[in-house]
Parts: sequence; structure tokens; C-alpha cells
Amino acid sequence: PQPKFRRDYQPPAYRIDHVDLHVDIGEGVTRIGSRLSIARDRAAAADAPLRLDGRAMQLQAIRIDGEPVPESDYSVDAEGLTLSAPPAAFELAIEVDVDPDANTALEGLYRSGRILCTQCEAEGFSRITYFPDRPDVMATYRTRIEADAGRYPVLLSNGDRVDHGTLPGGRHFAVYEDPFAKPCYLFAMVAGDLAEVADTYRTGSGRDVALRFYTDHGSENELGHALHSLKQAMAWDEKTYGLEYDLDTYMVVAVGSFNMGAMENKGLNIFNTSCVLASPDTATDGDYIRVRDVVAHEYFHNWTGNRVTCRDWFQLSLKESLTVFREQQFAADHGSPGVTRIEQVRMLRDIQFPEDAGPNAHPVRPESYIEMNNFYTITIYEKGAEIIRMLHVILGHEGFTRGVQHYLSEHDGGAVTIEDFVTALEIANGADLARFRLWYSQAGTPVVTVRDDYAGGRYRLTLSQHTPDTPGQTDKAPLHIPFGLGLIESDGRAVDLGERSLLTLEQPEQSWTFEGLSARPVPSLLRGFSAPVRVEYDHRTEDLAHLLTHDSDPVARWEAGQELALAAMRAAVSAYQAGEALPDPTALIEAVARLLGDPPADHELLAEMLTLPTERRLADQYAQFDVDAVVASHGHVKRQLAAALQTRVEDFLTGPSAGGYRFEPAEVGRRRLNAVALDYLAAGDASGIDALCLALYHDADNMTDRMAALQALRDRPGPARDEAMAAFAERGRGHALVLDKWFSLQATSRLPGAVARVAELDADPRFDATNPNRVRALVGSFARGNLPGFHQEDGAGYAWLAGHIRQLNELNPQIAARLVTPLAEWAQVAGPRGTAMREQLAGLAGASLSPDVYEMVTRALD
Ligand code: HT7
Ligand code: ZN
Repeated sequence: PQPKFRRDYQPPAYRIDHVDLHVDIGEGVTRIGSRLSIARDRAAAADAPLRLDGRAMQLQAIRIDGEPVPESDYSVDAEGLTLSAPPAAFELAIEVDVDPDANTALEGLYRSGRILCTQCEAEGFSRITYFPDRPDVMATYRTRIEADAGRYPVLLSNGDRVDHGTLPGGRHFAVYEDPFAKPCYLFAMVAGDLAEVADTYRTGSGRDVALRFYTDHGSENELGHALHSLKQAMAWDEKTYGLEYDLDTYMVVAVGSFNMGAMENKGLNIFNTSCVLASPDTATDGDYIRVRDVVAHEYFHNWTGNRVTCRDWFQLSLKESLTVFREQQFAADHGSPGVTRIEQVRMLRDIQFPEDAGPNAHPVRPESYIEMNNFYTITIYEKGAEIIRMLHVILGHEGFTRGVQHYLSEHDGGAVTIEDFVTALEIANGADLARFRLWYSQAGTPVVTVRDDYAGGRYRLTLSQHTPDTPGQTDKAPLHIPFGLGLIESDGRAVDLGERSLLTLEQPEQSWTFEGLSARPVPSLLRGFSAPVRVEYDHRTEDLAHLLTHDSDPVARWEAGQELALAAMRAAVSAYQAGEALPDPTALIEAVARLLGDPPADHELLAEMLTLPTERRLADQYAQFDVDAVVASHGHVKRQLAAALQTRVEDFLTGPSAGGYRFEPAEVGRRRLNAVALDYLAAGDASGIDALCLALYHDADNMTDRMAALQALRDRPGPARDEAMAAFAERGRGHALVLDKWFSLQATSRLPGAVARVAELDADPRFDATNPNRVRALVGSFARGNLPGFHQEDGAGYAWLAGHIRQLNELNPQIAARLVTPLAEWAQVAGPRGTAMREQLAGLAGASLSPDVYEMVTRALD
């Protein structure tokens, strides 16, 4: 497969203004007729050929202006169809057959259980009909769907239903019109026997929008939270950005087989059940948050993505990063802002930083790709959102909001670039973002090194920056880094820094001097995580303890605790490698004890501060990490802290709340602290912990508390664990998302024999390799969430994963490619393990691979 390059972009030679689709769902085969109104662009040559993309379909007929096209005038290959010299303006009619039942890739038209649905982003429309499958070809759509009325009573597509009726032979039809011109990746249709839950939203300007949510019969009682979240998102976008919804109907359909979380198709979102269904009995607080935020995210795309879309897929971050940032603003306004931010930082550090340091490092605006689906990465989404957040910090809330509004009004109905976005912000603010633009083109996490000294009432701070080399990129220029700063005095009060609470680092090195201080202050660095950088500073232990109790910035405060814990873990790693006894984490224990003496009022924040850095973050401290040392040291620090905290954390244990489950901040905080307490009690092997967890499991009236008990029992062999897991498996019988949790718990268990256990689960009749959620629950959880199991010394974990990649390469290349990432980290894993991981990749490279897997494997081996 050949890469595509950003520099090769050419505007389309032909415009398609309108698409008329006829979808005739039959037994097995579905016939799709399209009529395309096509016109040659004035800038294109008169003999320009018209290339239409198309895969996995059988061409049945092709006509221009009603006349069959002679075979000499077109050619068909495995990737599409070319008309050699079409007229300047014409109607092209094409009929193709597709087979949704044979489509396990879950792109184009496919079956999820009893529902037929579509997924067109990024290039799935070319599995539905021959079409230029690129986002800068925008058309209005009219879609007629015809199907058996018994099997598919509900027929949906984008826009408003303008006609429907019955047909002979027990069939029926519906016609939809979407008045907004859109790229084909936003096309969607659904047919199935679905339950509907409806509501209405009145916009700020007084229009009523019909909200219709659809799901399999039996789960309609799990849609309330998503529906409520949608209304919150609609109101929030009006209040924050002045953006109203534009169609009369907003539809959401839940499907069980979906490659990602959800899809923002115009007026007809399609959601993975895991991101839309929620009930106290089946979803944790974390799931409730995810549903709320994904529902909001897809809604926000209606403006940032749909009304203004991307010119080409190199610009993907244009729509995704701005929408993720808007989602993050929404989440902060609907929960604990500090905790929301901490969770984002944790994810960035644990997953994006390693991506940016490994073979898959790429700029937020990539220069090339082989398979676009591989570029839906945490770098494009989350690092991209950090870039937008920096713009928000630099321009201020009003300036940023004005800039976004200017961008949307200037480009409404257009397919544009990241450059257009940055320019719009500059124009609206009279700002110069020339250096800032480098964030879009330079890959890798910048390192900011901090030095300081204090003498005679003067405190001098020096920041220097460096961005490491990444594949294909060396010698990087200094970036514009907004650096949040606080200075805290010994009594805990913050020095008033005025404008210097946000430093602008633009040079390789810069210094700032602060005068008139009575003693050396404690620096609070990168407050709010104001830029996606690594900070290197020789922290004094007592400074970190001071920040943990006194810093008013929740992120910096939390970070101080993480640094203290990491220092203890690193000391243990050194001792482990030197064959010495692992040292006690005394400073950490004392600091946490002090924190518990004066804890923050926000229980969720306290729980966050008591949560240790992950093994992955500890591993990321080393250019090459020693698996055994990391696992042993992390476990050691946790056990020591747990033993010291035992009596203190018991206070946080709570039973079910009086009024039943409520998803509200105070309750979420309470349940979260309860889970942290159980986790520590289990880690410290507290007496009676198994019986306590079992009792809490049975008493729980919600999934959050149930999962907290199960997590605590997960690694504790014995009758309590067996009983709870068996009871949980029973619950999973009637609910796929609960069963996924059961798979995931076992895949992440640290009990010995991890590979044998997951291999046994492979053969379990409840495992289904064609369902991405189930694959993520078993294979993804094991490879990403079970460090000692995946890195089992004999390499069996790597071989097991490679086996799944091979199988999925045939079934669902997109999912297979995502599973390559854990093996692609081979260079970061020290010793024979790294070599064994590489060998599995080399073995895969020798097989016949989909472009998706090929690209990931070859990049990892380069
Ligand atoms: N924009 C959506 C991306 C998406 C997707 C991409 C490739 C393959 C399948 C997919 N399903 C959804 C999701 C979003 O960011 O909102
Ligand atoms: Zn998105």
C-alpha cells in the first residue's frame, strides 16, 4: 500500500451538488441506486477523468443522463471506478449490490445484531456506492430506504422524513431529505426493529427540536441519562458559543457492534451502546460521565465538524481537537472542574506521551498516512485539544470564543484547514500566532527544564525547552509555551504574581526574576497543566509535601502527590535492580497523612489525590523500562502506603446511599472515596477485607459500588472472589456491557497464570471476536491493563496478542491495527522481553496484511 501525502492535495475536478440514494434492503444483498448531479470545476481540464472510490460492491448498472455508459468509457478496479472523459455537467446513475451481512469490518453498511446501520467516517461511504470519498465534496442528500416492514419497521436517514408508506409484499419505505450540504462521511442510515424514546428541546430562539433515541427493545429504560445529557449540551452550546441546533429532528441510535465510541452523522448520530446506555445497575459513575461527554461531543460536532468540516483528512484535528476542547469545557461546567482536568492530564501522560515518544509519534497535522483509520489517535484528539486549550489561555476566554465564532461564520458550509482556523483566531483577536503554529507540525512532547535560585529576597526562575527527535523529524524549533506559575510562601500563602502567573516561553531559554520575597518560595509549576510538556525540575521532597497541602491549583496539587509517589517508586526500582531491600516510602506516607489531616472538601478530588500514578506512568520515566522492577516497586509502594493508611481510609467506606443511586457530584465523590478505601484495604491485606467486599458486592444497589468491591477482590483468590465473580457473570447474562466488564476484570487480574486464563476466555462461548466491545474488554484490557500478565516472562502474552491481531486482520482490520500498539512499544521495554515483542511484530510483517495492520507493523519495525 502507498502512502498519501498532505503536500499532494488537489481540489476535486468535479463537484457533486446533489445525491439521490435508493437503498433497497433485500434478503442478504442490498441494492443501492444513486443519482449524482455532477459538474466539472472551472479550473479542471476539459478531459479530466472522474475518479469514484468504491470497494466491496458489485456494479450492476451505470448510466449518464439516462443512457448506459459504454464499457470503453469507464474502468473498474478493486478501489474504484474511473470515467475517462465525462461531460461538463451530467447526471450519473449507478446501481451496486452490497452485502451487509458479510461486512465484518463495520465500515459502510453493516449488521449489528438485528440492526442494519452505517459507519462512513473516514472512508466508509465508498463501501456503499461509487463516490469521491473525500470530505471536500459536499452535497445535499435525499435518501429513500425500502425494506421488509416486519424485520425493519424503523427506517432512518439524515435530515427530515418527507415521505413514507407501505408497499406490496409486506414491504415499506421512508424518504429523508437533508437540506444541509455535507461530505459523504456524515451520511447515515439505519433499519431495524427499534424501541424509541422521544422528547423535545426548545431552542433559545423558540424552535422545537424533536429528540428521538433508538435502541434494541428491552434497553429503552437506559436512555434517560443520554437524553438528559443531550439537552444539557444543546443549552450549553447556546449559552457558551451562541450556537443553536439547525434541523427539526435530532436522532441517536444505539448499536452493539461499533468500532469507536460514536459518530456525529448529520441529524442521525450512531452510538456504541457503551457510550449511550446507562442505568444505575449496569453503568458506573465513570460510564455515566463518558455517556454525558460523548453525547455532548457528538452534538458539538454539529457546528465544529458538520457545518464547518475538514478539507482533507490531514486536517482531522481541526474538527476533533476543537470538539474535544468544547466537550472538556462542558464537562468542567457539569462536574468537578479540578478532577475533570486531572483525569485529562492523567490520560495524556499515560497514553499520549508514550505515543509521542514511540514509533507512532506524529504531528497533530500529519504529513502522510497509508490508512486514515489509523490516525484517529490520542495525539490528534487529546494533544490537539491541549493545543486548543493553549489558544484559549493565550487569547483569554472572550478572545477565544470570539475567534471560534468568527471561524464558524466565515467558513459556514465550507471544508477548510487548520490554517484557516488559526487565521480566523488571529483576525478576530489581532493576534500573531506564527510561532504557535509549530505545535501543529512538530511531533514529540517538549521537555521544559526548570532551574531556580534564591538570594537576598530575589527568586530567579529559568526555563529552557527542547523537543526530542521523533520518526522523520529532528532539530525542532522552540515552541510558544504558555507556562502557568505560582509561588507559595512557607505559610501556604500564594505570592501575587499578576500577569506573571502565566509565563510565555518562546526562546530556547528564558529567565524571570521575582523581587521582595522574605524567603525562598515553593514554585508551583505548569499550573492547570497549561501546556502538554514534560517538566524536569529537581523537586525537593519538602516542597512537594508543601504543595500537596497548600497549592490552590488542583492540578499542581495533585501533581505534587504524583511526583512524591514517583520518587518513592523510582527509589524502589533502583534498589530492586541493585538487589537491595526496597526502601520504605516514608516521605510519601508522611505527606499523605498530612493531607488526610486537612483534606480538600471535594471528595472526588481527595480520591484523585489518593490514587497512585499508574505503572505505565512509572514505566514512562525510563527510556527503557524493566518490567519486573516496575511491577515490584509499584506494588511495594502501594502496599506500604496501604498498611500505613489502613485505619484512616476505613472512614471512607460507605454502604448504599439512602435515596438510591443519584448521579451528582457529591455522590460520585462519596462512591469514589469508598472505592479508593477498598482498594487500599485490599492492597494492605486488611483483616476481614474479603468478607467485607463480598458483603458490599451483594448489598450494592448500583454498578459503581459493585465494581469497587469486585476490583478489590480481583486479585485475591478465595471463595469470596469466586462467589462475587460468579454472581457477576450471572448479571452479565442479560447485558452485553456488563459481560464486557466481567471479561475485563478477569483480563486485568494479577493472579498468576494470566495468559492461560485469557486463552481460556478466548474459547468461552460468550467471547465474540466480531464484536469490538468484547475484543476491547478481553484483548485490549489484557494488553493495556495487565502489565505483568502481558509481559509474562516466557513471551506467551505477546504471542497471544499477535494471534488475535492475525485473526482480526481478516475480520476487522481497524480493530486489529489498534491492537498492534502494545507490541509497538517494544523499544521501550528492556531486555529479552523487548526482543520477544519485536519478534512477534516481525512474524506479523511476514503475513498477508490489511493496509491498516501493515502500516502499524511496518512503522513499529522501522
Ligand atoms: N468522528 C468520529 C470518528 C469515528 C470513526 C472513525 C473511524 C472509524 C470509525 C469511526 N467511528 C467514529 C467520532 C468522533 O470523534 O466524534
Ligand atoms: Zn469527534
